[in-house]
Parts: sequence; structure tokens; C-alpha cells
Amino acid sequence: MGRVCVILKHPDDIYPLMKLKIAARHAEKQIPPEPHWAFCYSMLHKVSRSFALVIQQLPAELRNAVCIFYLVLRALDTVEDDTSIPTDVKVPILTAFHHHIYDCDWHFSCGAKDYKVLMDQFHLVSTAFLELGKSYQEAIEDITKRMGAGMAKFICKEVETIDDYDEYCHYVAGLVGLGLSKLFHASGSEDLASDYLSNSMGLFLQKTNIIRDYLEDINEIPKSCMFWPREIWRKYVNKLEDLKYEENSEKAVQCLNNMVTNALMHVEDCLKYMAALRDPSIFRFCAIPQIMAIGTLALCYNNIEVFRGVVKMRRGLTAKVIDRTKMMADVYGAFFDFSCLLKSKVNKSDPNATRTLSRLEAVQKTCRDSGVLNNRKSYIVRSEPRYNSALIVMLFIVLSIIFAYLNAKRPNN
Ligand code: D61
Ligand code: MG
Repeated sequence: MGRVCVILKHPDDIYPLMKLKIAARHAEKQIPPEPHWAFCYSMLHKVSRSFALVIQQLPAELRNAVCIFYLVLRALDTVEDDTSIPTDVKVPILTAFHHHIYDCDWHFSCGAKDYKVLMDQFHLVSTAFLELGKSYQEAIEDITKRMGAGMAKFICKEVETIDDYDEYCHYVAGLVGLGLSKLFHASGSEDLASDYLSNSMGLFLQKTNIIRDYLEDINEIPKSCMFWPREIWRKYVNKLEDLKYEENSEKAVQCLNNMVTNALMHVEDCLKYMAALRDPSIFRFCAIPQIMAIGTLALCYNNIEVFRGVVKMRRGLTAKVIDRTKMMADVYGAFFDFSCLLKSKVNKSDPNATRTLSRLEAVQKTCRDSGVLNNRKSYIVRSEPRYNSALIVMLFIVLSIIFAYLNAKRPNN
């Protein structure tokens, strides 16, 4: 569907989209003057698909720490993801990465495009890292060490069981949650959250990514690692790649729904984690990605398109989430709405229907029991857009005036 069609179908996306555009432009202009910090922030905007905007609105000191935390781990992940590096070269780099961040002379060239620039200029990230407060440095070092060791462990290992899956996701995303909780605490704005809840925040985001990226990952050349656990997909197909073939559509969707149900297990922990946050900017930083994740799961559930192309939330819906997420009531509202949407998509004949429905009901109960679900705009799209007729008339008048004005200014010939 063309961009204009999407906008016409969702006219109330326009305002949040414009606001988002302005905010993004403002954020890009706020690049600090020192060259190493300028590099870090411009790199953050280039390599983080969705986190740059939410990181940008954190308070200054914490923002610097989170920006460097992000870039260090993105660099580590670039090493992990580069399939052209032989294992015997890769493993020592991953396991010693927490030392490299203290060494402004170290660098290792790998990755492609913006990621390659990040790797080639890594000394600028190290320089900025060394300017952070000690407690921030220690948190980043500790997580980098543990994540590097975990990635090394999984280089030659298939994700067999659901426990393996949870363990891998712990290394690459759960640990980010633990590290962020430490950084929030070090900034003096938050109590230290439990490791368990912090881990769940990461697992929910990572599992959503792994589900959504099935096709991209399976089609990668050279063959990359796959993270869908065998314990789940073996109930539906003999080989993971069989899910993408048309003759297996029914099994594929059942397997997908099983994966979504597995991810939904973390929702209540995530709600609990977010409910305990105090600082409004930290809250938004945490809540926006979580709402995007449940929105993405709702979109993917029972959707064969996951095996055919890219399934992504509309930009306008993303903009709405960013615009509307201010406090816990907004999070409960969004989780309630997307659970409703999910519930409406569950087929009684799906092998996991009962489990999925009971998960969703538990989520909805938590949201309802919060007592703040009244008086809000819903995220769920009505099938027919409800144009506000007064607005349309206004728009028409404004456009007519502009048109008449431009016409009048045209030189007569
Ligand atoms: C609150 C707010 C943000 C949170 C959180 C709690 C808990 C965890 C996370 C963010 C991390 C979620 C990661 C989900 C996206 N997955 C990836 O990017 C995969 O790489 C994982 C290793 C590097 C992690 C780098 C990272 C990510 C987000 C951050 C952060 C560091 C630091 C601060 C804030 C957010 C994935 O990447 C490739 C891809 O998605 O295309 C992969 O290789 O599997
Ligand atoms: Mg990776």
C-alpha cells in the first residue's frame, strides 16, 4: 500500500507523525561539540533503529552512559553477527571485549556500512567511555564481559531447548536489562530493580525480534545462526526452513503462534518492572520499546506474512505510541488494547489456543486490576477510518487558500 493510502486510512496518524519528525530533527541537531561525543551520538542515530530517540530524551549524564552502553554492545554484536570472521578469531575478541573498551588504540575492522564505521572508529567510543563516571564504567564493563562470554558460548551451539533459547536471549538482551537497571540506579534516579525482572524486559524485546525476523535470518547468505528453538519448531516441521514453504503454511502459523505464546510469558514481569519506575524520562525510555513489542507480536500472531516478507508496525502507529506514552496508565492501556487484538486473532483450532488465551487473560486482568483503564484513546484500528468532518472541511479551506494565493502570485504572461 502506498504511503498516501496508509495516511488516508489512518488520518489521525498525521499529527503524531509530524511531531515525531520534528522531535527527530531536533535530536539530530543536538549533537555535542566534542568530536568523540559528536561521533558517538551521530553513530547512535545511524545504527540504532529505534532506540536513539528514546535514549536522546534521558537526562544528560545518564544519556551519555546509555549511549556508550549501546554503542559498545552494538560493536560486540557486530563481531558476533559477522559470519566472515573465523571462530578461532572471533571467540577471543568476544571474550576480551570488556578489556578493549579501556584501550583507545584497539580496533578490529568488521561488519558493513555504518557498523563498519563504528568498528573502524571504535577508539572514539573508548575515549567517551573513559570520561564516564566510575560506577557507569563498571556496569558497562561487567555486562560486556558477561555478554561476550555468552555469545562465544553460543557460536557453535544450536538453540535446541526452550532453556537454551532463554539462555541465549539472556546473554544478548536480558543482560542489557540488568545493565540498564544498574545505570538507572547509578544515576540516583531509581531503586535497583531485581535481576529477574530486568532480564524479562530484555527477553520480551529480543524474542519479539527473533519472531519477526524469521525470514530475514533464514534467507541470510552466508547462512547465519537461527534462534527459533528446535524444541518448539520440531512439533510442526522437520527442518526450520520448511516453515517458509507454502505447502507448510498451516504448520508454520501454528509454530509462529507457539513462539508468540512463549514470548507473552514475560509480559507480567515487564509490567511489574515498569510500574516501579519513578523518573518520567526513564519510564518513557523503558515503556516505548515494550509497547512496540506487544504491538509487533499482535501483528505477527497468526500472520503468514512473517514467512513471506517484512511485518512491521505502521510508522504512524509507532509515532502514536511515542506520543501517547507518558505514564503507567498509558502502558496498561496499550497492553490491554493489544491483548484484545491478539485475543480476537486466536483460533480455537490452534494447538496452543488455550494456553495463549489464558496468558492474554492474565495480562488483561493485571491491566484491569490497575484501576486506570478508563477514558483513553484506543490503539486498535477501526476498519473504517472516522474522519472528523469539520477537520476535513478546514483542510479543504486551507488548501484552497494556499492554492489561490500561489495562483495569484504567478506572474501573468
Ligand atoms: C529497557 C529499555 C530498553 C531495553 C531494556 C530495558 C532491556 C533490554 C534491551 C533494551 C535490549 C533489547 C535488545 C533487543 C534488540 N536486539 C538486538 O539488538 C540484538 O542484538 C543484541 C546484542 C546487542 C544489544 C545492544 C543493545 C540493544 C538495545 C539497547 C542497548 C544495547 C543499550 C541500551 C538501550 C538499548 C539483535 O540485533 C540485530 C537486529 O536486531 O537486527 C541480534 O543480533 O540478535
Ligand atoms: Mg547478534
